[in-house]
Amino acid sequence: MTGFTEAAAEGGHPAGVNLWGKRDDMVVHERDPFNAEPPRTALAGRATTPTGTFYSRNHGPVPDIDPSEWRLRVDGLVERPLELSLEELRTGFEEVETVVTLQCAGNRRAGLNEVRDIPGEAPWGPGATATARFAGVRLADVLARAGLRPRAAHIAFTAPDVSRLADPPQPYGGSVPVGKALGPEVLLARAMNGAPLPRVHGAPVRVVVPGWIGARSVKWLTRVTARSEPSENYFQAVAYRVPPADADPGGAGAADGVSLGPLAVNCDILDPDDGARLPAGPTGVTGYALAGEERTVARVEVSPDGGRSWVRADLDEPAGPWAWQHWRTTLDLPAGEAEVAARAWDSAGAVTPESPALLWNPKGYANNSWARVRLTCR
Ligand SMILES: Nc1nc2c(c(=O)[nH]1)N[C@H]1C(S)=C(S)[C@@H](COP(=O)(O)O)O[C@H]1N2
Ligand SMILES: [Mo]
Repeated sequence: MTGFTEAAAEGGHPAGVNLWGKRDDMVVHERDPFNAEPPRTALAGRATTPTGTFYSRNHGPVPDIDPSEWRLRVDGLVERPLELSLEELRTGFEEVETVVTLQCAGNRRAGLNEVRDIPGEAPWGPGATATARFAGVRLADVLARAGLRPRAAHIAFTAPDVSRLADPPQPYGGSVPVGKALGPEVLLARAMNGAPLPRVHGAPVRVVVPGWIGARSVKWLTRVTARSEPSENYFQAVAYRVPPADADPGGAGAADGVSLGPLAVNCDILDPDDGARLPAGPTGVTGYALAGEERTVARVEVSPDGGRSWVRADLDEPAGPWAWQHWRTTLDLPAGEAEVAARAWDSAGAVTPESPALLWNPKGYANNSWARVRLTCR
């Protein structure tokens, strides 16, 4: 059994695949920095995602922070700069819990890669999104203690993980406008699914910005700064922007393109898997839809024939206002090749677009085109 761990001997999986406490069938895009997503069907039908199944997106090495040494600095345009220990954060503010779906702006990039190559970015499939119960304190309460000055318009977050992907290499950071930062849903989270945050998810404290791209939910948070302008961090000012389709991704500079913030309505098929072979006849199809920001999912439709005809899916109740909604329907699939598609509308009347070609951008962000899986039925 050389080369196999004991767990691997039981589960039949090679040693070392079980990274950061994740299930051993994760699709690992990169080990260092660690970037991995679960298989599509692992997300199906569960209101919340077990932590071992939750995707992880990192731009640098995973910090190892001693919780007793950790301090949160709150500074910038505030009346009273703060320095809080973990204990002060825990005992000094009301404890809240929210079920939140995080979604990476690069989720479903693989669908954009089919349109045109996107060099230098991981080809995330459907799994760079997941839902967990996060617990901690409201960012708004901490900002109230510090007292925002009138000119404070953006709240910036800083972490210690230095990314060599940034130009120049720098610690990870980002910001949200003060209006979002003061929303009661925005957390400084210490726990995920009832346990202290695991290291890979930002221990001891991370930001959770529900309804916004995952990039703003800064992990290993050490500093919160009130500013008059957005963060100048690379991951706010240069990356996580949608440049025009003809822009050179390497040459794109700060302020080129649209800064990503609130998520657009998205929807995916979670079961059956793309490429599945199954018996012809009535087939259950399930997936999720997520509206983003203050919107809700209004309707999901599923097509058995690549978008020629559609049926309306049944929507589950969400686990909370910031969580995805699972949907389900039964399609009668004939023998042969079938392409099942899904699309969703949100409460603002926006609908997921048919074509990924329209959405293609040099960094491959924000693919919310119709979900499609190809099946073989017999
Ligand atoms: N400090 C820090 N925070 C970070 C990142 C990072 O690389 N460093 N990645 C961001 C991105 S792009 C996403 S999608 C989420 C992923 O969170 P997760 O790894 O807990 O799933 O964390 C965000 N916060
Ligand atoms: Mo992300």
